[in-house]
Amino acid sequence: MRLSRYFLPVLKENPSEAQIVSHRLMLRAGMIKQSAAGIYSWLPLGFKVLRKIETIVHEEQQRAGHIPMLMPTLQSADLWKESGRFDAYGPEMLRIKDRQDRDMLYGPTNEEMITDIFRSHVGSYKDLPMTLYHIQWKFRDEVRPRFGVMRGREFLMKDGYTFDLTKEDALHAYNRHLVTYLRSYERMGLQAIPMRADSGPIGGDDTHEFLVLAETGESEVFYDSQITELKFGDREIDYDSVDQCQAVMEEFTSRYARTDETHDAALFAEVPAERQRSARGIEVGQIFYFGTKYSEPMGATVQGPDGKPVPVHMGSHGIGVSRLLGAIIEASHDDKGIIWPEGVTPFHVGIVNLKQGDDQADAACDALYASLQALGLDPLYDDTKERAGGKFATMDLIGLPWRITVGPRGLKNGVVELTSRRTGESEEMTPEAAVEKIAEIYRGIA
Ligand code: P5A
Repeated sequence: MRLSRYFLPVLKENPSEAQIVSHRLMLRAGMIKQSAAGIYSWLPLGFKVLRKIETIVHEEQQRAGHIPMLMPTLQSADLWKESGRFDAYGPEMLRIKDRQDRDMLYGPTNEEMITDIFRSHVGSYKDLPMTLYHIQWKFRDEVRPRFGVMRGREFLMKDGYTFDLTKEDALHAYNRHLVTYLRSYERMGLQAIPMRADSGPIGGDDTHEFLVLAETGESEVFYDSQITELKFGDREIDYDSVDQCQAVMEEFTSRYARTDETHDAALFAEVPAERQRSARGIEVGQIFYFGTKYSEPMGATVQGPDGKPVPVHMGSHGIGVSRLLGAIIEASHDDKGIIWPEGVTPFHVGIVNLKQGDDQADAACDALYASLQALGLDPLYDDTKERAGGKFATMDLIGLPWRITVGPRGLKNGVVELTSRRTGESEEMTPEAAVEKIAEIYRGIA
């Protein structure tokens, strides 16, 4: 993309309404625009990152054999009356009447709708296990929407629903989701720690939240510092293997890590004092096993091996897709702006032309741009007439992890400059070497 043809409305000043750094930087970098409290338009740069995060989530879900689909945002209240949650959910649910005076709602989650789909089409235990998921907008009329996309009213969630014959099978599905989540967050450059949590309006006793440690997080958390040393990495895993998924689950949840709702001071005191930590965290996902809470009242049964109908054991598993943008920025920025991890960056590399209009500099930039694109990479070329300082400030603000700077002086010696946004270190090299280095960095990521 050439910057002169893009829509990147960056702000020079700090917007006064933003209280935390991710909100401020997303507004300043022209990623989002508020349309009403807790409701945002995704401007092109923000939309690009949102799509990247969605893609990672899709890939990791499908790697584990989970099946993508799409349910609507608007739901009929009838199903929620069957489960008993229409009254129980409270004022967070946005209730709407249609012209026939029927009760509708903007879905805050989809347990009822998926249970209805399941009961309409699945009748035998032989069709299990099954995991269906979608990535869809949700609405929760939060009392205090704030911090930009971190606590929105309209937000994008990946929600997956598991159907199993027995509790044991359902717990395997739970563990399998834990593995997919660990992989997904790591690909986004994040460390998200599974912590024992409270299940709230979704229900059930088994639940873990995934928390990214950050001072601006809304949850208070307590943990054994050893847990921050764990990494999933690129290990191979067989998602159908109960033992392998169980082993990962145990590895990542056996140390003390809890949110304040489930914090147990006596248990925490057993952690060696030098490893006890209390901090704040951003909840970027949550997994639940709730058994037959929905299948029983809604009659979602399958014929078991003995021919008798049994209600299915269910779980639901959520990732805060839009919230993740805020979480990533909270975890990765400096005083100049965002620093995108390579896995989610909106563009792979920025090209800064120090002397737009200079034949040699323009030609070198065009050539770089073309060769990066030919390798399947996505560069952002600042081909505007802005002065160098302004170009650098914009690149630093929008946080592309790599920048190639091209100017007449370097070109005289046949070199351009490659700069890392994270370390600030620059290296001179030929344009060809710069292209090769960028290609190498993104091999296996892009
Ligand atoms: C699990 C999937 C559920 O709703 N039902 C379907 C279950 N879980 S949850 O924990 O309530 O939400 C899942 C994730 O969504 C994100 N999230 C939000 N993101 C932005 N703004 C909000 N107001 C908001 N509320 C929830 C969180 O990341 C949460 O973990």
